[in-house]
Amino acid sequence: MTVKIFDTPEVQDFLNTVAGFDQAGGSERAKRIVHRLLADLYRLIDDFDVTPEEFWATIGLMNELGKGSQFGLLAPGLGFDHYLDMRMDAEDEARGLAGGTPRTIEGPLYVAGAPEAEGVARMDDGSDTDSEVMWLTGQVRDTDGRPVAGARVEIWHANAKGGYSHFDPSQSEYNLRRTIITDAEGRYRARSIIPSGYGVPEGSPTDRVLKALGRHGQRPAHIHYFISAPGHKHLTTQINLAGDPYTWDDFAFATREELLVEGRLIDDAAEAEARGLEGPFTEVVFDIELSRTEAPELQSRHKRPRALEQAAD
Ligand code: MBD
Ligand code: FE
Repeated sequence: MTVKIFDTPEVQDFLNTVAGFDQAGGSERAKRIVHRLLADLYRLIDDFDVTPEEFWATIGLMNELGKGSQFGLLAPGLGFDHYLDMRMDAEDEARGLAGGTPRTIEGPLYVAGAPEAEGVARMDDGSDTDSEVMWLTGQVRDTDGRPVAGARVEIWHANAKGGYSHFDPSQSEYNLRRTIITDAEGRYRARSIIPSGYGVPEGSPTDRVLKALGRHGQRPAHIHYFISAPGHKHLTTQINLAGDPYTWDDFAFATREELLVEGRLIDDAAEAEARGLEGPFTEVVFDIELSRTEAPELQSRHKRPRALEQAAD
């Protein structure tokens, strides 16, 4: 039976009470946001005639998501991370801070505290002898084309099975995670291995939500970056290795045309030797342009829960 009660005075008064409108304490912003959120959900329950079974199944699913720390994984799948990017892009546009390499989402798999190196680093621990060697390099410049020396380039990516160290206990600590400080010419160089795409774990609560929408949980092969330097806007971004079947079908909606990079297979002994490598390798070049800003709050990454990062308030 379909009943409609949302617009009755009893329900509206009840919502005001639930949101704490008649209480002196608490936060005005929290009250207004919770009131709006609950009103939208109460109305949804009325409009879709949500049954108690459906409601409690959803509560169970949310408990599962929380137990597995999966809200940070479901969020990009539901487009929230990309939506926040779209809003920050629009804010930059409005402030006259647009330009430079575009941002894209951070994702939930960053780990703070990776080893730091000057100019060049090896990112892989050498244990994966089956994967392709990657030489990842580029120059950090400002939007006028001037090299940025001493920039912090933080890089993290998956292994050839799509797993990230720390979250994948089979990998060594900080495998495929490094911070590289650019040299006098603004350049960074890294030896690593070509990553594979990522897939949401089969049967996980996030996977169940995606399946209910008829969607998959695959991401194309990608490499994450944080880039920062004094006087420049902090940049959170990723590159995608071109040619991946999921390039334009990313469950996390992070692909951007400007961030697609074509790897170049180099099978030349002299080229390998010049980079301290032994055999054929794939060179991936990603130059980064940072916008200038004197605003300190724009020069560092925004706060969010991150693995091994102190929640410093
Ligand atoms: C990833 O590697 C990732 O980058 C995102 C956004 C979500 C899940 C896994
Ligand atoms: Fe990722």
